[in-house]
Amino acid sequence: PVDLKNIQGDILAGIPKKFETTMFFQISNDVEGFRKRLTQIVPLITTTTEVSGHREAISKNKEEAAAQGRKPDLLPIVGVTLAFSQFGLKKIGVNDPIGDPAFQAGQLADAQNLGDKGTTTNGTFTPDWLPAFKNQVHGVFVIAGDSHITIDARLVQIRLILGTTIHEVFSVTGNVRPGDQKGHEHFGFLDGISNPAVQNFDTKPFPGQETIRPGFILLGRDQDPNIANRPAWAVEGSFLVFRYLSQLVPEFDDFLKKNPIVLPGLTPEQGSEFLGARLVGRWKSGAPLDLAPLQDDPALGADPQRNNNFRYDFPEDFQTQDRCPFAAHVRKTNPRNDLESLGISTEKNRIIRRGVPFGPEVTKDEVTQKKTLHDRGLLFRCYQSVIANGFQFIQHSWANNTGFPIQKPEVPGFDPIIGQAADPTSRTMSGSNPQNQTATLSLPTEWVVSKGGEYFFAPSISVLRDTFAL
Ligand code: N7H
Repeated sequence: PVDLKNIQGDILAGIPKKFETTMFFQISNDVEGFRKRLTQIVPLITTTTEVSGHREAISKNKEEAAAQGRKPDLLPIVGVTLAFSQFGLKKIGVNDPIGDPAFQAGQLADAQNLGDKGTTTNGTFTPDWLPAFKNQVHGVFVIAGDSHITIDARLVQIRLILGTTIHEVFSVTGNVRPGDQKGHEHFGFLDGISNPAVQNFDTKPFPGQETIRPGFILLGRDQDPNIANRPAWAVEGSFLVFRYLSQLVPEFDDFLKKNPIVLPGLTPEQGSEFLGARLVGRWKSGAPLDLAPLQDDPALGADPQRNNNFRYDFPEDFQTQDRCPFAAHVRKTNPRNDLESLGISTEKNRIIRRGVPFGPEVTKDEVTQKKTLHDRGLLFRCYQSVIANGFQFIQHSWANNTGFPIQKPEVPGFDPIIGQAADPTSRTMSGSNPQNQTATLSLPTEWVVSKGGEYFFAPSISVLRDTFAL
């Protein structure tokens, strides 16, 4: 069993949001003061039970509104998540190892291994990251909600409580994109469709949504691979991986425009749209290529009963690239039956994703110049119980690994969306054209650029209250 009142709400339930501010901080030398004030912060941290209650209220309100022929009310919510880096835990005197080497070393030490770009001087690698992430960040608040006003008010409250016991090193606000792009990331694809269901919590998974045991997300729970090495304060917490990922949208669009898939009956525009879908593994609507291999099916994309119900094992797609390239982003990052049918379980590699786009919409100038002039992208956040099996493995051993998932008959190449190579201009993939699968496509640039991040631990509410706070 898991205690839903004890687990932070962002992990299993996900706080509904239109806007989200992520604030990174360092703890001052008044550690005792920080720990005392933490007592007043704890009641502001959102629990899983609270989020579930809010979601129920939303659906009930929607049903009632529909029955009465009116618009549903806006039910305001503001949710707070708090997590600490290894440096933060040390700072507050929590020194016993949590049993996760990647977390304990920090993401800066992992940057080169992840494929982030940077320079090496005297044998030391320094990534091209935002300055904030090249220094020690101790902790992070994620404040999610329905408007800037509610979020800012909560942030002011947190700042007032903590006062000079912290100082902010960086903060960034993400927002759901406007109009019909709601829920879509900046390249234009519907996101947030596929997350695993967690046993004992998501009791009604959607068709095709796999249920994983809680210990793959929560430390110290059923099937946590390192359960024997967890200190008591780690139980029912989860590792929060944060990545600041810039996206070069005009450059990506220009590439699609210049390289349409040429097939009888397709206009150049349709060929470009098809190439985009082949790179991601879904159409912009969210419809998966495995179910809609030749043309978009927006009704399928929008239907949670169908849009995740596929395994890459259609007779004509099983270990081929007919319907979906091996390297397509969603196939690389969740290969489903490509591995499971070989008896290799991917349960331990599943993560729960909670990202939000940041930055403005693409401007006319950027379209004309085919060049990014304003920083935009994804504030990527995901949860898992072992970073080396979750985020790190997916990025390093799947997305960046040209031989994954299947090496025959063609080498897949890089994940065209997030795969990183030592030379960013050298990436290729196969299978982009279903009629000519052995042909390799050159990917002239990396359109997703890492500007940094950190590995955090989101403790349970009772541990925040009884162990970390004074
Ligand atoms: Fe990805 N994109 O727009 O192309 N991602 N992702 N991701 N991603 C997914 O299925 C995207 C990133 C995963 O279960 C969709 O929910 C972009 C990182 C996983 O079938 C789209 C960026 C990592 C899945 C995108 C980015 C992952 C997934 C389809 C960076 C991990 C679920 C929507 C800017 C290392 C796969 C959906 C499954 C889905 C995009 C980052 C992993 C559209 C733009 C860094 C596991």
